[in-house]
Amino acid sequence: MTDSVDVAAFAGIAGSLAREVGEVIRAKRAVGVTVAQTKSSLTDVVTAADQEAERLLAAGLRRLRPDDGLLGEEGASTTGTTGVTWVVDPIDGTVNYLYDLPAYAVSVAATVEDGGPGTMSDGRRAVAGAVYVPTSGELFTAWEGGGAHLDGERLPGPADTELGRTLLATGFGYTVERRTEQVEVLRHVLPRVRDIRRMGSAAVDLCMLAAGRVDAYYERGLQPWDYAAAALIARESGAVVRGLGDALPGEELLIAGTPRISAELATLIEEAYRGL
Ligand code: LIP
Repeated sequence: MTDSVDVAAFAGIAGSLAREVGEVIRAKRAVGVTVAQTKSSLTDVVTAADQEAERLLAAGLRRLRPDDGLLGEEGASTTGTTGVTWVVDPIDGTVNYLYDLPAYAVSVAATVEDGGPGTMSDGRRAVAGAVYVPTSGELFTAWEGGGAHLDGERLPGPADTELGRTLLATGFGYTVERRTEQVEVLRHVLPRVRDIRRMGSAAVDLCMLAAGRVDAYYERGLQPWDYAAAALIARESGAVVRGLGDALPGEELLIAGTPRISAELATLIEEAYRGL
């Protein structure tokens, strides 16, 4: 599939749209943000800015790639005719955005469903993607085989440290049931690592991993728009992105890090789930 598409050009489209829309939401944040609705729980919020940002991303992709498909967190869903589907998260880290905390991002990925390397459990694999962090102005990009970049500079990927010195990013779901389970897993994992960081955006977490600012990441319950672009950025930086056992990474579990650390984390998390 990707032989017939220019993945570097796709990364350019993703990057320019992510930055353009990221600047719009940053300006909106400065004048105030309101909750428009809630989703899976009272704490799973959608702001008017999320909805506007997704409209802008959809309009930009219709203009630039009118025959591609589109899947967005806030409801955008169109079937294309090219085999390429753009998967977008207009604001990943919505609660941070609502509270005016810095870790939020616009995520844009071009994906295909050909079962190739990097396919996630939702059946898609990103061939190009971008994550823009408006509060830092950092634009993370990657395309298949092209490496991962931050503002054009190659990203180093995660350090290969031992588990006890691993700075581990993670996140938690929005429902009481999921959070109750996640705290039990964390109770098993936290004593075995350097420390954890809960930044509030999977896209930011995986880009921090690609930049070597955290050593590993895991989370359960992510949606394709949370990880589509950033999982590719992590992979292209040299990280392994995996699930538990032979499972594909995705909603069930996503683990990312060096080959050794991601394998040790998978063992630790499997132990934790067996003990639940
Ligand atoms: C967020 C994820 C984050 C997770 C949060 C939330 P949203 O996505 O990026 O990793 O821990 O609970 O799901 O809801 O801000 O798009």
